[in-house]
Amino acid sequence: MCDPAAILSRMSAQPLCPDLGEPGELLALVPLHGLSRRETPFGTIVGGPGLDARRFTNLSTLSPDRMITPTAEVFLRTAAPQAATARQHDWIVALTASDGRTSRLSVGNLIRRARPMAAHLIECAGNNDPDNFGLMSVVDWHGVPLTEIVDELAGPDTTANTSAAVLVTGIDHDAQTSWRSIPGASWVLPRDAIRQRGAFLATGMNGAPLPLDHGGPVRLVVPGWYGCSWIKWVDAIRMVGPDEPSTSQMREFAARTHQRGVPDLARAYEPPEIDLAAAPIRVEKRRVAGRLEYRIVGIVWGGTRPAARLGIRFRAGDPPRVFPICPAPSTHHTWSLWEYRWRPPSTGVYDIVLTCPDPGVRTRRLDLSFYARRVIIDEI
Ligand SMILES: Nc1nc2c(c(=O)[nH]1)N[C@H]1C(S)=C(S)[C@@H](COP(=O)(O)O)O[C@H]1N2
Ligand SMILES: [Mo]
Repeated sequence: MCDPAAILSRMSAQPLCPDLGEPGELLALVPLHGLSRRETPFGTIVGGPGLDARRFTNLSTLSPDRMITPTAEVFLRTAAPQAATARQHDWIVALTASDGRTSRLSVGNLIRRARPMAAHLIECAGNNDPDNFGLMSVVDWHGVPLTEIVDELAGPDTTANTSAAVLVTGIDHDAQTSWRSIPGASWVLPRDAIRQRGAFLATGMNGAPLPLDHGGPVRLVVPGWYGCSWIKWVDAIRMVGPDEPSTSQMREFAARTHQRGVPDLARAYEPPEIDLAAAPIRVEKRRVAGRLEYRIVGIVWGGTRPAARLGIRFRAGDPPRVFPICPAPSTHHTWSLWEYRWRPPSTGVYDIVLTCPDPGVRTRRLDLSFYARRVIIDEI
Protein backbone atom coordinates (compact mmCIF):
# COMPACT_ATOMS: atom_id res chain seq x y z
CA MET A 1 0.00 0.00 0.00
CA CYS A 2 1.18 3.47 -0.81
CA ASP A 3 0.36 6.15 1.74
CA PRO A 4 0.35 9.54 -0.03
CA ALA A 5 0.42 11.46 3.27
CA ALA A 6 3.64 9.74 4.31
CA ILE A 7 5.24 10.42 0.93
CA LEU A 8 4.17 14.07 0.95
CA SER A 9 5.52 14.65 4.44
CA ARG A 10 8.80 13.01 3.46
CA MET A 11 9.02 15.24 0.38
CA SER A 12 8.42 18.41 2.36
CA ALA A 13 11.07 17.36 4.91
CA GLN A 14 13.51 17.03 2.02
CA PRO A 15 15.52 20.24 1.60
CA LEU A 16 15.72 21.64 -1.91
CA CYS A 17 19.03 21.19 -3.69
CA PRO A 18 20.64 24.57 -4.23
CA ASP A 19 22.10 25.36 -7.63
CA LEU A 20 25.82 25.08 -6.90
CA GLY A 21 26.74 26.84 -10.13
CA GLU A 22 29.71 26.22 -12.39
CA PRO A 23 32.10 23.41 -11.32
CA GLY A 24 35.05 25.47 -12.59
CA GLU A 25 38.52 24.09 -13.26
CA LEU A 26 40.18 21.50 -11.01
CA LEU A 27 43.61 22.79 -9.98
CA ALA A 28 44.72 20.27 -7.34
CA LEU A 29 43.61 17.87 -4.64
CA VAL A 30 44.34 18.99 -1.09
CA PRO A 31 45.78 16.13 1.04
CA LEU A 32 43.51 15.11 3.93
CA HIS A 33 46.29 14.10 6.29
CA GLY A 34 47.40 17.57 7.34
CA LEU A 35 51.06 17.73 8.28
CA SER A 36 51.61 13.99 8.61
CA ARG A 37 53.76 12.59 5.85
CA ARG A 38 52.27 9.13 5.96
CA GLU A 39 50.62 7.97 2.77
CA THR A 40 48.30 4.98 3.04
CA PRO A 41 49.23 2.26 0.55
CA PHE A 42 46.19 1.17 -1.45
CA GLY A 43 45.32 -1.96 -3.39
CA THR A 44 47.96 -4.10 -1.71
CA ILE A 45 48.05 -6.26 1.41
CA VAL A 46 50.27 -4.77 4.11
CA GLY A 47 50.98 -5.37 7.78
CA GLY A 48 52.02 -9.01 7.91
CA PRO A 49 50.48 -12.47 7.59
CA GLY A 50 47.10 -13.71 8.82
CA LEU A 51 45.67 -11.65 11.64
CA ASP A 52 47.85 -8.64 10.95
CA ALA A 53 47.15 -8.40 7.21
CA ARG A 54 45.42 -5.20 6.10
CA ARG A 55 44.28 -3.76 2.81
CA PHE A 56 42.80 -0.25 2.78
CA THR A 57 40.08 1.00 0.46
CA ASN A 58 40.80 4.32 -1.24
CA LEU A 59 37.67 6.33 -0.46
CA SER A 60 38.82 9.39 -2.41
CA THR A 61 37.93 7.80 -5.76
CA LEU A 62 34.21 7.37 -5.03
CA SER A 63 31.90 8.97 -7.58
CA PRO A 64 28.17 8.65 -8.35
CA ASP A 65 28.84 5.91 -10.93
CA ARG A 66 31.38 4.11 -8.71
CA MET A 67 29.69 3.50 -5.36
CA ILE A 68 30.31 -0.28 -5.06
CA THR A 69 33.88 -1.14 -4.10
CA PRO A 70 35.52 -3.43 -6.70
CA THR A 71 36.40 -6.77 -5.10
CA ALA A 72 40.16 -6.24 -5.46
CA GLU A 73 39.82 -2.99 -3.48
CA VAL A 74 37.51 -4.17 -0.68
CA PHE A 75 39.31 -3.59 2.63
CA LEU A 76 40.82 -6.56 4.38
CA ARG A 77 41.19 -6.91 8.13
CA THR A 78 42.67 -10.44 8.29
CA ALA A 79 43.89 -12.79 5.58
CA ALA A 80 42.74 -16.41 5.48
CA PRO A 81 44.19 -18.67 8.17
CA GLN A 82 45.91 -21.87 7.02
CA ALA A 83 43.09 -23.95 8.51
CA ALA A 84 40.50 -22.24 6.29
CA THR A 85 42.65 -22.39 3.17
CA ALA A 86 43.15 -26.13 3.58
CA ARG A 87 39.43 -26.83 3.96
CA GLN A 88 37.90 -24.87 1.08
CA HIS A 89 36.36 -27.99 -0.52
CA ASP A 90 33.54 -29.84 1.22
CA TRP A 91 33.01 -27.01 3.71
CA ILE A 92 30.54 -27.97 6.42
CA VAL A 93 28.84 -25.72 8.97
CA ALA A 94 28.14 -27.69 12.17
CA LEU A 95 24.70 -26.86 13.57
CA THR A 96 23.81 -27.43 17.22
CA ALA A 97 20.24 -27.13 18.50
CA SER A 98 19.46 -26.02 22.06
CA ASP A 99 18.97 -29.66 23.16
CA GLY A 100 22.48 -30.48 21.94
CA ARG A 101 21.41 -32.31 18.77
CA THR A 102 23.82 -31.69 15.92
CA SER A 103 23.43 -31.60 12.17
CA ARG A 104 25.52 -30.57 9.20
CA LEU A 105 24.88 -27.82 6.69
CA SER A 106 26.95 -28.06 3.55
CA VAL A 107 28.12 -24.98 1.72
CA GLY A 108 26.85 -26.56 -1.50
CA ASN A 109 23.38 -26.38 0.01
CA LEU A 110 23.88 -22.73 0.99
CA ILE A 111 25.19 -21.78 -2.45
CA ARG A 112 22.13 -23.37 -4.10
CA ARG A 113 19.84 -21.33 -1.84
CA ALA A 114 21.79 -18.07 -2.11
CA ARG A 115 20.08 -15.05 -3.66
CA PRO A 116 20.82 -11.34 -4.06
CA MET A 117 21.02 -9.65 -0.65
CA ALA A 118 21.69 -6.12 -1.99
CA ALA A 119 24.60 -3.78 -1.29
CA HIS A 120 25.69 -3.22 2.31
CA LEU A 121 28.50 -1.21 3.83
CA ILE A 122 31.10 -2.97 5.96
CA GLU A 123 33.14 -0.90 8.39
CA CYS A 124 35.76 -2.16 10.81
CA ALA A 125 35.10 -0.86 14.33
CA GLY A 126 38.83 -0.06 14.42
CA ASN A 127 38.57 2.23 11.38
CA ASN A 128 40.57 4.94 13.07
CA ASP A 129 43.39 5.87 10.72
CA PRO A 130 43.05 9.60 10.04
CA ASP A 131 45.18 9.13 6.92
CA ASN A 132 42.28 7.52 5.14
CA PHE A 133 39.63 5.69 7.22
CA GLY A 134 39.92 3.03 4.52
CA LEU A 135 38.71 0.09 6.64
CA MET A 136 35.32 0.64 5.04
CA SER A 137 33.82 -0.66 1.76
CA VAL A 138 30.47 -1.26 0.08
CA VAL A 139 29.82 -4.71 -1.37
CA ASP A 140 26.95 -6.23 -3.34
CA TRP A 141 26.21 -9.51 -1.53
CA HIS A 142 24.65 -12.90 -2.26
CA GLY A 143 23.60 -15.19 0.55
CA VAL A 144 20.94 -16.90 2.64
CA PRO A 145 19.04 -15.18 5.47
CA LEU A 146 20.28 -16.47 8.83
CA THR A 147 16.67 -16.62 10.10
CA GLU A 148 16.05 -19.46 7.63
CA ILE A 149 18.84 -21.57 9.09
CA VAL A 150 17.95 -20.69 12.68
CA ASP A 151 14.21 -21.36 12.25
CA GLU A 152 15.05 -24.78 10.77
CA LEU A 153 17.33 -25.49 13.72
CA ALA A 154 15.28 -24.07 16.59
CA GLY A 155 11.70 -23.73 15.42
CA PRO A 156 9.87 -20.45 15.16
CA ASP A 157 11.02 -17.51 17.27
CA THR A 158 8.42 -17.25 20.05
CA THR A 159 8.69 -15.98 23.60
CA ALA A 160 8.18 -19.56 24.84
CA ASN A 161 11.22 -20.69 22.84
CA THR A 162 14.28 -20.89 25.10
CA SER A 163 16.73 -20.59 22.21
CA ALA A 164 17.26 -16.90 22.79
CA ALA A 165 20.40 -16.31 20.80
CA VAL A 166 22.75 -17.77 18.22
CA LEU A 167 26.50 -18.24 18.51
CA VAL A 168 28.20 -17.97 15.11
CA THR A 169 31.79 -19.24 15.04
CA GLY A 170 34.44 -18.95 12.36
CA ILE A 171 37.80 -20.52 11.82
CA ASP A 172 40.56 -18.33 13.08
CA HIS A 173 44.28 -18.04 13.53
CA ASP A 174 44.24 -20.00 16.75
CA ALA A 175 47.93 -20.81 16.56
CA GLN A 176 49.08 -17.30 15.73
CA THR A 177 50.07 -14.82 18.39
CA SER A 178 49.57 -11.26 17.31
CA TRP A 179 50.31 -8.16 19.30
CA ARG A 180 47.23 -6.49 17.81
CA SER A 181 44.49 -9.10 17.87
CA ILE A 182 43.23 -11.80 20.18
CA PRO A 183 42.68 -15.00 18.13
CA GLY A 184 39.22 -16.61 18.10
CA ALA A 185 36.29 -15.32 16.07
CA SER A 186 32.72 -15.82 17.22
CA TRP A 187 29.77 -13.58 18.03
CA VAL A 188 26.48 -14.08 19.90
CA LEU A 189 23.46 -12.59 18.11
CA PRO A 190 20.02 -12.31 19.72
CA ARG A 191 17.39 -13.88 17.48
CA ASP A 192 15.35 -10.68 17.22
CA ALA A 193 18.47 -8.76 16.11
CA ILE A 194 19.10 -11.36 13.38
CA ARG A 195 15.57 -10.80 12.11
CA GLN A 196 15.51 -7.00 12.47
CA ARG A 197 18.91 -6.51 10.86
CA GLY A 198 18.33 -9.05 8.11
CA ALA A 199 21.59 -10.85 8.94
CA PHE A 200 22.64 -13.40 6.33
CA LEU A 201 25.25 -16.00 5.52
CA ALA A 202 27.08 -14.59 2.51
CA THR A 203 28.48 -16.86 -0.17
CA GLY A 204 28.91 -14.24 -2.90
CA MET A 205 30.61 -10.86 -3.25
CA ASN A 206 30.03 -8.53 -6.21
CA GLY A 207 28.61 -11.30 -8.39
CA ALA A 208 31.35 -13.89 -7.77
CA PRO A 209 31.96 -16.53 -5.09
CA LEU A 210 33.09 -15.02 -1.78
CA PRO A 211 36.92 -14.73 -1.93
CA LEU A 212 38.89 -16.80 0.57
CA ASP A 213 40.42 -13.76 2.31
CA HIS A 214 36.95 -12.25 2.86
CA GLY A 215 35.72 -15.40 4.62
CA GLY A 216 35.05 -17.71 1.70
CA PRO A 217 33.23 -19.91 1.27
CA VAL A 218 30.82 -18.49 3.87
CA ARG A 219 30.77 -15.49 6.20
CA LEU A 220 28.21 -13.69 8.31
CA VAL A 221 26.88 -10.27 7.26
CA VAL A 222 24.97 -8.16 9.78
CA PRO A 223 23.76 -4.99 8.00
CA GLY A 224 24.29 -1.92 10.16
CA TRP A 225 26.67 -3.60 12.63
CA TYR A 226 30.44 -3.18 12.72
CA GLY A 227 32.58 -5.66 10.79
CA CYS A 228 33.90 -7.33 13.94
CA SER A 229 30.56 -9.18 14.16
CA TRP A 230 30.70 -10.28 10.49
CA ILE A 231 32.36 -13.62 11.26
CA LYS A 232 34.41 -15.04 8.37
CA TRP A 233 34.97 -18.74 7.52
CA VAL A 234 31.82 -19.74 9.44
CA ASP A 235 32.07 -23.37 10.55
CA ALA A 236 29.61 -23.60 13.45
CA ILE A 237 26.21 -22.21 14.42
CA ARG A 238 24.88 -23.05 17.86
CA MET A 239 21.66 -22.09 19.66
CA VAL A 240 22.51 -20.66 23.07
CA GLY A 241 20.52 -19.57 26.09
CA PRO A 242 20.27 -16.23 27.87
CA ASP A 243 23.31 -16.84 30.07
CA GLU A 244 25.81 -17.31 27.26
CA PRO A 245 29.05 -15.42 28.04
CA SER A 246 30.49 -12.82 25.68
CA THR A 247 33.01 -14.32 23.29
CA SER A 248 36.67 -13.30 23.20
CA GLN A 249 36.00 -11.45 19.93
CA MET A 250 33.16 -9.51 21.59
CA ARG A 251 35.38 -8.67 24.55
CA GLU A 252 38.23 -7.59 22.29
CA PHE A 253 35.94 -5.15 20.47
CA ALA A 254 33.99 -3.88 23.51
CA ALA A 255 35.61 -0.43 23.58
CA ARG A 256 35.57 0.01 19.81
CA THR A 257 31.83 -0.81 19.69
CA HIS A 258 31.11 1.72 22.46
CA GLN A 259 30.24 -0.76 25.24
CA ARG A 260 30.31 0.38 28.84
CA GLY A 261 33.16 -1.69 30.22
CA VAL A 262 33.55 -5.26 29.00
CA PRO A 263 30.23 -7.10 29.36
CA ASP A 264 30.60 -10.64 30.76
CA LEU A 265 27.29 -11.83 29.35
CA ALA A 266 26.37 -11.67 25.68
CA ARG A 267 22.92 -10.34 26.55
CA ALA A 268 24.48 -7.32 28.29
CA TYR A 269 26.38 -6.43 25.09
CA GLU A 270 24.90 -3.45 23.26
CA PRO A 271 24.30 -4.15 19.56
CA PRO A 272 27.51 -3.04 17.76
CA GLU A 273 25.62 -0.57 15.60
CA ILE A 274 27.20 1.95 13.24
CA ASP A 275 25.70 5.33 14.11
CA LEU A 276 25.09 7.99 11.49
CA ALA A 277 28.53 9.26 10.46
CA ALA A 278 30.03 11.45 7.76
CA ALA A 279 33.54 12.34 6.60
CA PRO A 280 35.27 14.19 3.79
CA ILE A 281 36.90 11.92 1.20
CA ARG A 282 38.35 14.51 -1.19
CA VAL A 283 39.02 18.26 -1.18
CA GLU A 284 39.32 19.76 -4.64
CA LYS A 285 40.95 23.14 -5.18
CA ARG A 286 39.10 24.78 -8.07
CA ARG A 287 39.04 28.03 -9.97
CA VAL A 288 35.47 29.15 -10.51
CA ALA A 289 34.80 32.37 -12.44
CA GLY A 290 38.27 33.67 -11.66
CA ARG A 291 38.11 32.91 -7.90
CA LEU A 292 39.49 30.04 -5.85
CA GLU A 293 36.97 27.68 -4.32
CA TYR A 294 37.44 24.47 -2.35
CA ARG A 295 34.97 21.72 -3.14
CA ILE A 296 34.71 19.23 -0.28
CA VAL A 297 33.31 15.86 -1.32
CA GLY A 298 32.37 13.41 1.41
CA ILE A 299 30.32 10.41 2.37
CA VAL A 300 27.55 9.83 4.87
CA TRP A 301 26.76 6.36 6.19
CA GLY A 302 25.32 4.40 9.12
CA GLY A 303 22.33 5.22 11.29
CA THR A 304 18.81 3.91 11.07
CA ARG A 305 17.43 6.03 8.22
CA PRO A 306 18.90 8.09 5.37
CA ALA A 307 20.06 11.55 6.43
CA ALA A 308 18.92 14.55 4.37
CA ARG A 309 21.34 17.18 5.71
CA LEU A 310 24.56 17.62 7.63
CA GLY A 311 26.47 20.33 9.45
CA ILE A 312 30.10 21.18 8.70
CA ARG A 313 32.66 23.17 10.66
CA PHE A 314 36.28 23.98 10.08
CA ARG A 315 37.53 25.07 13.48
CA ALA A 316 36.71 23.84 16.97
CA GLY A 317 34.02 25.98 18.53
CA ASP A 318 32.69 27.36 15.23
CA PRO A 319 28.96 26.81 14.81
CA PRO A 320 28.33 24.17 12.13
CA ARG A 321 26.92 25.36 8.80
CA VAL A 322 23.99 23.20 7.79
CA PHE A 323 23.74 22.04 4.18
CA PRO A 324 21.53 19.56 2.28
CA ILE A 325 22.85 16.24 0.96
CA CYS A 326 22.09 16.28 -2.79
CA PRO A 327 20.65 14.18 -4.20
CA ALA A 328 19.04 13.01 -0.95
CA PRO A 329 20.25 9.49 -0.04
CA SER A 330 17.70 6.77 -0.74
CA THR A 331 19.28 4.19 1.59
CA HIS A 332 21.33 4.06 4.78
CA HIS A 333 22.60 0.53 4.00
CA THR A 334 25.43 1.93 1.88
CA TRP A 335 27.28 5.23 1.77
CA SER A 336 26.07 8.32 -0.11
CA LEU A 337 28.02 11.26 -1.46
CA TRP A 338 27.65 14.90 -0.38
CA GLU A 339 29.36 18.06 -1.51
CA TYR A 340 30.11 21.39 0.15
CA ARG A 341 31.66 24.43 -1.54
CA TRP A 342 33.97 26.35 0.72
CA ARG A 343 35.79 29.67 0.56
CA PRO A 344 38.13 29.67 3.58
CA PRO A 345 38.50 33.12 5.15
CA SER A 346 42.28 32.80 5.39
CA THR A 347 45.12 30.41 4.71
CA GLY A 348 46.02 28.03 7.51
CA VAL A 349 45.25 24.67 9.08
CA TYR A 350 41.63 23.53 9.30
CA ASP A 351 40.03 20.43 10.80
CA ILE A 352 36.95 19.50 8.81
CA VAL A 353 34.30 18.03 11.11
CA LEU A 354 30.79 16.93 10.15
CA THR A 355 27.82 17.06 12.49
CA CYS A 356 24.20 15.96 12.38
CA PRO A 357 21.81 18.91 12.78
CA ASP A 358 18.77 16.69 13.35
CA PRO A 359 17.96 16.10 17.02
CA GLY A 360 17.33 12.58 18.27
CA VAL A 361 19.85 10.93 15.96
CA ARG A 362 22.56 9.03 17.84
CA THR A 363 26.01 10.04 16.52
CA ARG A 364 28.50 8.72 19.05
CA ARG A 365 31.51 8.97 16.72
CA LEU A 366 30.60 12.34 15.19
CA ASP A 367 30.20 13.65 18.74
CA LEU A 368 33.88 12.76 19.29
CA SER A 369 34.98 14.36 15.97
CA PHE A 370 36.20 10.82 15.25
CA TYR A 371 36.35 11.26 11.46
CA ALA A 372 37.91 14.76 11.43
CA ARG A 373 40.22 15.43 8.48
CA ARG A 374 42.99 18.04 8.55
CA VAL A 375 43.71 20.23 5.53
CA ILE A 376 46.32 22.90 4.99
CA ILE A 377 45.02 25.77 2.88
CA ASP A 378 47.95 27.66 1.35
CA GLU A 379 46.03 29.92 -1.02
CA ILE A 380 42.64 31.61 -0.97
N1 LIG B 1 37.07 -15.65 11.47
C1 LIG B 1 37.28 -14.30 11.53
N2 LIG B 1 36.28 -13.49 11.16
C2 LIG B 1 36.43 -12.14 11.21
C3 LIG B 1 37.63 -11.57 11.70
C4 LIG B 1 38.67 -12.45 12.09
O1 LIG B 1 39.76 -12.03 12.52
N3 LIG B 1 38.47 -13.82 11.99
N4 LIG B 1 37.77 -10.20 11.77
C5 LIG B 1 36.52 -9.43 11.84
C6 LIG B 1 36.72 -8.00 11.67
S1 LIG B 1 37.36 -7.19 12.98
C7 LIG B 1 36.32 -7.33 10.54
S2 LIG B 1 36.40 -5.65 10.44
C8 LIG B 1 35.83 -8.05 9.36
C9 LIG B 1 36.67 -7.69 8.16
O2 LIG B 1 36.25 -8.37 7.01
P1 LIG B 1 37.12 -8.29 5.70
O3 LIG B 1 38.50 -8.73 6.04
O4 LIG B 1 36.41 -9.14 4.69
O5 LIG B 1 37.13 -6.85 5.25
O6 LIG B 1 35.83 -9.46 9.52
C10 LIG B 1 35.49 -9.92 10.83
N5 LIG B 1 35.41 -11.36 10.80
MO1 LIG C 1 37.24 -4.93 12.54
